[in-house]
Amino acid sequence: MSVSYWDEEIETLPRVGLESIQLKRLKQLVARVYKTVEPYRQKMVEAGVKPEDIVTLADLAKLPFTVKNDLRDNYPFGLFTVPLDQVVRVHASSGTTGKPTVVGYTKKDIETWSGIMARALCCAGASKDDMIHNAYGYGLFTGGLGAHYGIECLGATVIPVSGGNSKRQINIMKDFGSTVLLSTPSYALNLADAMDAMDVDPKSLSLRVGIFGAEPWSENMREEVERKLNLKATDIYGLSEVMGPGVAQECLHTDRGMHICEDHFLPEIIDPETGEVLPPGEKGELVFTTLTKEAFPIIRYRTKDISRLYYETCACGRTMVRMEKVTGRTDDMLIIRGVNVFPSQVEHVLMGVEGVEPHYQIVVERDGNLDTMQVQVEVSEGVFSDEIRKLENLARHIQKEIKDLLGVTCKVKLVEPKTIQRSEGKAQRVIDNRKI
Ligand code: DLL
Repeated sequence: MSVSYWDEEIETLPRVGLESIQLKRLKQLVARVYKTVEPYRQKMVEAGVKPEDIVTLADLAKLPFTVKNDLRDNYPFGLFTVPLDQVVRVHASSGTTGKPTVVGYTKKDIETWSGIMARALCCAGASKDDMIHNAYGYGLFTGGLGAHYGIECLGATVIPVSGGNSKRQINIMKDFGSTVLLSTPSYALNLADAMDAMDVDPKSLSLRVGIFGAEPWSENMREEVERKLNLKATDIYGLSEVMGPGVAQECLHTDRGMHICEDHFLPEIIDPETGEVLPPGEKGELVFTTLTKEAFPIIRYRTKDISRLYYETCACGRTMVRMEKVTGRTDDMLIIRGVNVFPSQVEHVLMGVEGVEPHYQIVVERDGNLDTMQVQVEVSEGVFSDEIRKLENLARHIQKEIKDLLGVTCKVKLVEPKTIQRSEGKAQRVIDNRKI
């Protein structure tokens, strides 16, 4: 198996060397954040910890966690450590109350991120000779632009096709000779279906490697994607709060998870209930501290993603720790066709509509390769006896409101009063029938 590195020296550095870089960067970060960001200083003062208390990497555990709500409370730019005139880009993701979480990047951050993404591409076996088909969405989502800059940094050719219009994507793949595909895994399967419908044999294309992420996907799905697209499928992980795509990437030994860019992101696994740091190899919630970001560094960010860390050196020679494929989340966030959806957002919409009751359920299925979301909601007695046309209008109205707020198209099923099961404890709002 051929190995290609973006930065061999760093990527194969013995762990002592790596840890000394991490410690140096961590100390600098904590000192800077303490000095420049009031909400961080406040939390550290409350926890009784000062920058000089960070003497070893284990001292990281003394620092308070950062959670998504800290970003919301300081919306939009309150956690930035540099003045806005040094920020050259912002990205954002949707939030429960309609307020997105906003992240920012300096010019240097964009360079760092591009290098990280180039490293990820290399790790998956791509090189400057590749024609890279970037089907991650362009826009506030970090996927499209984050990958784009990395591809350019690598020196490969980027096709900035973004998501959607599968038929056109297939024609482009054929005509331009795309060799590497970047998309969500579910969209990759969708493209495979489109190929089938167009009678295009994947073997007639030049696709060699896929770099799929932004949502959970199983080993079964990997097999299916590899078979249907005739490529090697690798997993890429990232989140906007920490950077975007490229935080971790699988090499071609796809049996033990993704290499984390540890010189930039310091990972921990904690017990989500107690917050205690767990020993290496144990499963728990992934927490990240950024080591090199300027505009929006983050300390001990609780991702809510469940994973575990493997520290032994990989067969590819990389010493960077590997994180196991994300198997779930500690909260109830759903990812529907790559878009983050919280049940509370759906609730927020429903509660603003006249004629429906606060009893609803979200049913998520995988129809072919696409996630579908159906919102079942009880209507009030009076409304239920209305003529069908009125009910259809109501369903359409709810569908539109949800699409407007969340950017996701769902089906809405209005059901009779008192038909949705009531719970005695926590309500089961989500029925996720996807077998992934
Ligand atoms: O999804 C960044 C990204 C773009 C990653 C393109 C990979 C490729 P957010 O929109 O902030 O950022 O969503 C982050 O998505 O906390 C995970 O729950 C989930 N996620 C991302 N990558 C994976 C993956 C981007 N490979 C949230 N496997 C994260 C499972 C993933 N879940």
